Amino acid sequence: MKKYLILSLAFAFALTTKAQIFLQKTSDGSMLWLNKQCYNTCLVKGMTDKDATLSIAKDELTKYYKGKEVSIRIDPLLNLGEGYMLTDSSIIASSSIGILYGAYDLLRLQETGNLSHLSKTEKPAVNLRILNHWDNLDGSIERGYAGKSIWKWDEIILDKTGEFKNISKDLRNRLITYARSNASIGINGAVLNNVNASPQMMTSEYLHKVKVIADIFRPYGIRVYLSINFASPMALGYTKTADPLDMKVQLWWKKKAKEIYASIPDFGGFLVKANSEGQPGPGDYHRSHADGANMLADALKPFGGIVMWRSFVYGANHKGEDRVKQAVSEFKYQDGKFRDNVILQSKNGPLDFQPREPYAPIFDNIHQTPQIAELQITQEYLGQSKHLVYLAPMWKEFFRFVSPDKLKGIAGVSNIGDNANWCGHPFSQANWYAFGRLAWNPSISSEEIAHEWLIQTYECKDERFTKPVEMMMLTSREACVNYMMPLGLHHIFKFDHHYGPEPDGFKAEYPLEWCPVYYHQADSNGIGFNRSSDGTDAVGQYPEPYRSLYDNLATCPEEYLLWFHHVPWNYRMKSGSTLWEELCMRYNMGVSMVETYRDYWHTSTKEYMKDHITEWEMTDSLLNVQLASAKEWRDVCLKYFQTFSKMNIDE
Ligand code: GCW
Repeated sequence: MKKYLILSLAFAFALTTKAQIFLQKTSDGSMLWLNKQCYNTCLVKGMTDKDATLSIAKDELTKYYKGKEVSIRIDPLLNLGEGYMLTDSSIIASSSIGILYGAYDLLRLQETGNLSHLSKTEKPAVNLRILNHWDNLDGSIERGYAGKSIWKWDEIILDKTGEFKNISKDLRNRLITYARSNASIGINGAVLNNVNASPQMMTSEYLHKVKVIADIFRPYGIRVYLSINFASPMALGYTKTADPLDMKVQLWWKKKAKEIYASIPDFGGFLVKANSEGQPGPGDYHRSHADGANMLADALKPFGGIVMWRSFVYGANHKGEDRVKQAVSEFKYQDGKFRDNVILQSKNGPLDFQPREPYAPIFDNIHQTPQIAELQITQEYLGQSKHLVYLAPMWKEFFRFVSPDKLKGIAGVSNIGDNANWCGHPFSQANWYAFGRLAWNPSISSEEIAHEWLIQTYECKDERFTKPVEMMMLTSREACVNYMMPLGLHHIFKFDHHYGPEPDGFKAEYPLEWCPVYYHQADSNGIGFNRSSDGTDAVGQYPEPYRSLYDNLATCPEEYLLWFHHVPWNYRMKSGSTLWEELCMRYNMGVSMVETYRDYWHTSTKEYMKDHITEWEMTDSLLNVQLASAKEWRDVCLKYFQTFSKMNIDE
């Protein structure tokens, strides 16, 4: 009896340890690209002081670097800023954050097998590399598809006097993982709340909680910024107006800035959406954007803070004008009127984060005000967290037109939520990763980034897995353009949620600029928005050679054709097909690309993802969803456009 007992105990023990090992190995995606084997063998030399950032660097190297020894040296005279010099056994930097970035780079190179003959110097392309969270204080996220906000404001407890008392362990750990992941790819700032901002964000209660987050982020080189509601002092009951030229309003913001910096000395500054989509702004008092931005800039200036003022403004002063022209119309004549700590933040395209847009000409029209490019990581218009769409090629396309040298910063609207795997779709993590890598160095190729991410995330270097999956990632954005909006079509999404197709979308109660029919302009003659010089002349906002290139139907790149021109259905495309045939071909191609991804994933990848089965299964089932959506896009759009073209739909 005793023998059986011992045997069964041993068996049970074996089972549980096996199960434990299995549990440890089975990833739910929560470790992102930081799945690393722990070695604990590396000796880190040259640590002189008790700097929190250096301690993190030391810890990362000690645990995860396979090399025997790494020496660290800080030399401020090298003027490397946040950059570093790296070999396989040394990191030299001008600052402790440079050392930490160097440490993460070393580990990345180790994981991707690129350590031999290592000797390089790295410096970030732009100083501001910031995630913009569109998180609301109630925990919801505007355009968030991966759960609720990760800022659990209720889990940061203050005492009666407003001082910090406690933060849940879970929250602290998650915030550390967030900061660590960002630092590992060079992101150095986070705007915590939605640009459609609640005035409550400026209350002392929330600011105390923000301080707790800022303290956790600081050693990882992440500065905290906040979006502000322009009417905050009035909405909170302190002033009767929010007029930026009113003394009491100015004073309120000055005091607020002082209060913020007293507890967060490295606070980054404010992000502002003003007089846009119903948000309050200086225009409510017949003041200019410059008046509004400068008032805030003056309040932040003594403490080194900046104002990131968004140019995403339409339907106000230039109502009725082609929406894609309005930002330039509004801001061109205010250029030169902003304080030197104001930065204009503009989306990559002139409309609104479409799967493909020509670059926003505001980047060429503003010369005296520094600019930030705003990219969207969350896939509002690209299948949200249901479609596998790798965004690096889209952002690289933008950098072909807008050189990072012209920019002060790059911002990315975050796709992060409290889902276990952070981003919803397992492959959406790659977009967070790619954003950071490109903000650091926009010249890294999409291929390289996909490769790095894949190897680190799924811990598999076998080319039979990596090559085809990378190919899937690299072609996925073009597939999405094809099944949603080929040839320059844009904004034909379903109202409000922006997921599926609604080419016949029109609502009399909505502004015309929200209605799909306004954007495709399909009629019996053809389809597309005439923005050429005999149309709305949006082409006129581009410098040469683009102005003439886009203006002329014969030279306009076909990927922008229907963005700039209204084109007859039987127009001959470069392929020799008519426009209608080409449209059918593109929609079909988009669908068959997704079909190929789905089939390949299902039949040929599982064996390489044994330790990531949850992520494999999720991707497998989401590819079916994506395929169904792609078919829906094709069928709905082609059937609707056929009512105008009266031509046969080619299979
Ligand atoms: O794309 C639109 C989104 C809004 C968003 C707005 C903006 C935060 O549909 O949800 O609001 O852009 O960028 O301000």
